[in-house]
Amino acid sequence: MASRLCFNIGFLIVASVGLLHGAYAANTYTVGGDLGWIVPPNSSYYEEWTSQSTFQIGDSFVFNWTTGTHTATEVSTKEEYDNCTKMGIILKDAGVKVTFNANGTHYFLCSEGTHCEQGQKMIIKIGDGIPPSFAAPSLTAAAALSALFFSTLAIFFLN
Ligand SMILES: [Cu+2]
Repeated sequence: MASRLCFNIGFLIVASVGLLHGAYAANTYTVGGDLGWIVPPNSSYYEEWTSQSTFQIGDSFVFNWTTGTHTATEVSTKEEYDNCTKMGIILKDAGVKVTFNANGTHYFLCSEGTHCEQGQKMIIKIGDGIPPSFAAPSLTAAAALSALFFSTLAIFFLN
C-alpha cells in the first residue's frame, strides 16, 4: 500500500510540473496591432498598446508598416529613448521579427525624421524587466580568491 501511494504522489508531482512548464506558450505580437509601426495618431499610442499585455521570455514582436519609411531602432538606455537618440541597432525592413530570450527592458524607436518625437517609440518589458545578473557569480569568485590568498598567508607563517 505504502509504495503504491508513493508512486501515485510521484506521478502527481511529475504531472503538475509538466502542467506548470506548459502553462506559458510564447506569443508573437504585431507591434501596434492593426495600426502597425508608424507615426501614431497620438504620442501615447504605443505606451497604451504595450500596457495591454504582459510579455514573457520567448515572445516575439513583428514590426510592420505599409506606408512611409521607418526603422525599428533599439537604443540602450531610457535616457536615449527619452531624447530620441537615433543611434542603436537599426532594423530597416518592414516585417522584421524580434524575439527575446531573457528578461529585460528594451527601448525601440523609429530613427526616421521626427517620427520618434511624434511618438513612434515603445518600451518592451520582458518578465520583470530586469536582465539576468552576473554580479553574484563574480562576487563568489572574488571571495574564493581572497580565501586562497589568506590560506596561503597562513601557510607562510606556519612554516
Ligand atoms: Cu517612422
